[in-house]
Amino acid sequence: MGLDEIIVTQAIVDRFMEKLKACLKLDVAIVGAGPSGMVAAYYLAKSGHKVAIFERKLSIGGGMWGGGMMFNQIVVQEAGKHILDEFGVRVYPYKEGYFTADAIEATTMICAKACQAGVNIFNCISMEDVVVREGRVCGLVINWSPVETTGLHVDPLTIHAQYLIDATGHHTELIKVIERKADGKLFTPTGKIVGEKSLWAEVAETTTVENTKEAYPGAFVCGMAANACFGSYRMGPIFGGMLLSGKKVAQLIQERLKS
Ligand code: 48F
Repeated sequence: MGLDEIIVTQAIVDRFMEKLKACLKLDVAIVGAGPSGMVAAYYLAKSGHKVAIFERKLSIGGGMWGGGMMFNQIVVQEAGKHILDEFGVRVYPYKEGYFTADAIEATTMICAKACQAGVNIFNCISMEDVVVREGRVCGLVINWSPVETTGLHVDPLTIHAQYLIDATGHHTELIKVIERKADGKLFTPTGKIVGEKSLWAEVAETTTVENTKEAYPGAFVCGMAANACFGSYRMGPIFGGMLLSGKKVAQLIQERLKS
């Protein structure tokens, strides 16, 4: 069989457009393909919801690839281990209550299972704005990341979604845009982003799950963005809280979508 480069090009363009067009109206749009965003997406897709992740970088995985200081191993505590088990990630006991996993295996297995559960991942696409109607978010404004990084003057496109999730990590980028652009206050004690505190793994791991909630009508926070938004500590390279937070935000939104 001869190979026709035009068929290769047509196949890529057609299939990408099919995928994008199928995602113009979503149940849930997630910003950020780090561990919390991918876990959230997996559980939402598994329960039959239409979900897509928009990730600024070419690679998915956020801070999970690099383990701690590029030693590409992660630590997970007892409470989060069952989630790595569900994704088929091999987990090794270290000391009582502490487990390790290979950061590359954890990232790729979570991503693969999420894709197979029906999650649509759009990499190289950044969230640059939100759609707000009557005090509630109902969509994302997106653009190619190179447009953002090179400062090109190109108008973005729009995605509608019933719920948005900020899974952008330390920078809590989605909520920052909402804080700047939407009328009304965030559901934080100050009505604004409270901001991330210093590193305290024990407290941060608990609060990242507690702070996983709605931060503005229709917009939820998970992972490190939850602690940055509601004002708690960072935790460093321990990932149980990220996984549990992703699962929790999926459950909270599943409940809302049912009602
Ligand atoms: O930072 P990140 O991994 O978020 P997370 O799920 O996990 C945090 C941990 O990795 C680690 C930690 C340890 O426990 O504290 O930091 O909370 O992933 C966030 C992803 O969001 C993308 C970013 O490139 C990264 O992959 N992102 C950030 N802003 C945007 C974005 C944006 N405006 N549009 C699209 N993607």
